Amino acid sequence: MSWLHQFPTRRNARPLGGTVLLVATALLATGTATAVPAAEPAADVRATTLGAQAAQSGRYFGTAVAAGKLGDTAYANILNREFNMVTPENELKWDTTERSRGSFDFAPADRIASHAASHGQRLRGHTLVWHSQLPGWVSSITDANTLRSVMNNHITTVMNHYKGKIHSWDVVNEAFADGGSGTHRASVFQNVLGDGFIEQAFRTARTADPAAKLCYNDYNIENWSAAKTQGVYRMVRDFKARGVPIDCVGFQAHFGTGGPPSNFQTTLSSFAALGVDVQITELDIAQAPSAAYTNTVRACMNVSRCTGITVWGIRDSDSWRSGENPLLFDGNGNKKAAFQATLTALGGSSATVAARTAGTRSAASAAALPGSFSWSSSGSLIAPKPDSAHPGIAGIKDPSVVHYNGRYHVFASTASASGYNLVYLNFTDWSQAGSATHHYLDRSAIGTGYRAAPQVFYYAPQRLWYLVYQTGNASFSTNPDISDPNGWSAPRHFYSAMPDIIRQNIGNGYWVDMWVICDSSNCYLFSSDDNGHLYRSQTTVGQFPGGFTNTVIAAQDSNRYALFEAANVYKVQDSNQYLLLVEAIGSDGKRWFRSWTANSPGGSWTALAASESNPFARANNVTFPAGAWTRDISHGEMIRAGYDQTLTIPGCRLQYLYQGLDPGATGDYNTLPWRLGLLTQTNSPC
Ligand code: G2I
Repeated sequence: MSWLHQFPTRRNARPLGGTVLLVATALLATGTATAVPAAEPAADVRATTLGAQAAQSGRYFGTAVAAGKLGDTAYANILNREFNMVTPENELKWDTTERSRGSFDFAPADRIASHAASHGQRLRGHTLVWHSQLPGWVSSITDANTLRSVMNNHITTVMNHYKGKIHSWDVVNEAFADGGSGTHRASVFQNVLGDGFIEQAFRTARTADPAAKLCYNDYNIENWSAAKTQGVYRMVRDFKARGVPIDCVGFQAHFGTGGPPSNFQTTLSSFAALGVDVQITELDIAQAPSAAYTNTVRACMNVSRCTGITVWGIRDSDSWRSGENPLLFDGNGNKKAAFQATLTALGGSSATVAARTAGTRSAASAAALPGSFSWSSSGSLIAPKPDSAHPGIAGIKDPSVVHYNGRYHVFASTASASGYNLVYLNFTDWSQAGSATHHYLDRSAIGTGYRAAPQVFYYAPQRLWYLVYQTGNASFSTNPDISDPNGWSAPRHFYSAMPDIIRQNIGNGYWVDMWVICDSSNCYLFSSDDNGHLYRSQTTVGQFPGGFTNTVIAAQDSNRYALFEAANVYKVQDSNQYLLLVEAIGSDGKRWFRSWTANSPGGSWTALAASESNPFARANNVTFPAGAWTRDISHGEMIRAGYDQTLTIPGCRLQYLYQGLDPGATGDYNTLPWRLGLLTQTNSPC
């Protein structure tokens, strides 16, 4: 955010085109500071829900969902609270989606898809080609050309309907035989089309939706020594060798009381080594012994390409094996012992956590960001809520957001003619954002006066939430409980005074928009000067929040409007990529974002999407299905994959909470009616 400067008009906004000089300045000596590894940060982060805990290691935790149960409040409450991935249990099977030839019914699965979308849950598609739950008209086909065209049409039509909405598809389910043969089972597909039907299905699926992950899914393939496991392994190895498109293998994991075979982790890592992701897709365990759940979850946690776990139902009473009580919640929706065991196991071993924090996780599977972006924007979601003690609030600005314990926690600046302060709200999903209570933080020890442009994160080594903001200096408060608006400490400063290098370069600008990100060894503090400079200071994870003494220019531009303010730096999940966003003022006087990448927060930045014609986010790459309520895409924050100091964002389906403005609004900069809206990426490659 900018402080008290004039909003540039068409007349004084200069077009971009100045020379951009991105400086990879060698850091000044770190003195005696020895790099202190993060004290097993993720191990310290204990979320209370399965999805939030899994997200800490970049994984998802999902469940099978029955459309008919969404109206059951107890069921829906657990679903919304605990899970961030959803598999329709039966609604995407052939006997529902194409009961008679060429007549498709997506209504039941659409109900699940829309529930998932409105609760920030992703979807697994189960399943396109399976010998079971197959309508009679398909199983009675005897002509190969007919069956091939029926199968291809089914895959294409169903995938087209869900294009962009499904994270991974079980393209083929349970095609291998039980027992010792290691070959395909008999089915209409196998019998009429021969061995090649699986390859055919995957090729058709890739063409239908190139962005979806394509999985082979099966049961009894968890034991590495089993002939069935080896048969599937040979198929995947052959597909990878011949370039047949396959991205993942699903292990259903329907276990007896003993849980997984002792070599399950070997199975997962052996498949992963072929270059596919692996997932546990239908987990349930007879009588749900805690140890059996722990062993299953640990096997996944110990394999970096094991990207998520789905349990096959919510309560025991929802299970296809309800007589065996195999799930994590009892029939009354109470958490069972296995729930706690699962939650604990999702915290990961310290070895896993350390490897992840060091950024070594599965770099080979890195989903690098694309070089151009397109977005769809919500309408205005959050508007100011003046109250009697805060009557003149005109704008809500500069949002910072984390998703933690099943809720979005949003911090923002409030702007009025009398200046800036901070506000906090939380809600479970975006449809609730507008009705959430606004808690004014001037009531906490943060106090009244100039406080603006907050950034929130959990500093795992200290088990404390930090709120970083500007006060004329770079300031912060801490709080053990993010949801307690009164829990914030009084402001403290990161610097004793404005660093010399900033004083020498700031000109007529303002020192704004402080931003902290840490890797496993160091923390970096970025700030802007509204004068074409992005600054960076560094300290060690052990010294944080102290030790930010060595400040350098991280990036600069001779056109101050091209590198203006609101810088964000993030770690891209599952990659070694860091993303830098900086807000610019365009040739049309409107705000927009440019982007760069680097392999370290302290590294040198390479342009990604950084021009007005190829912006990161600008009115020209955003659609507004609910109406073009703003032409400014201004100061905001990405929806992160986690909530700790590593500021990790997903590599896919990015979302950005931003401030926008009625294009017709006029008046003093501090009284403009800024509102918050949400961008969702529409060109995600994965
Ligand atoms: O069988 C367990 C799972 C094995 N792997 C593939 C999964 O797709 C499969 O799921 C189960 C569902 O959990 C059951 O809910 O698949 C069964 C069918 O093979 C599903 O059962 C069916 C019943 O057979 C139908 O009679 C019933 O109408 O569920 C339907 C909806 O309740």
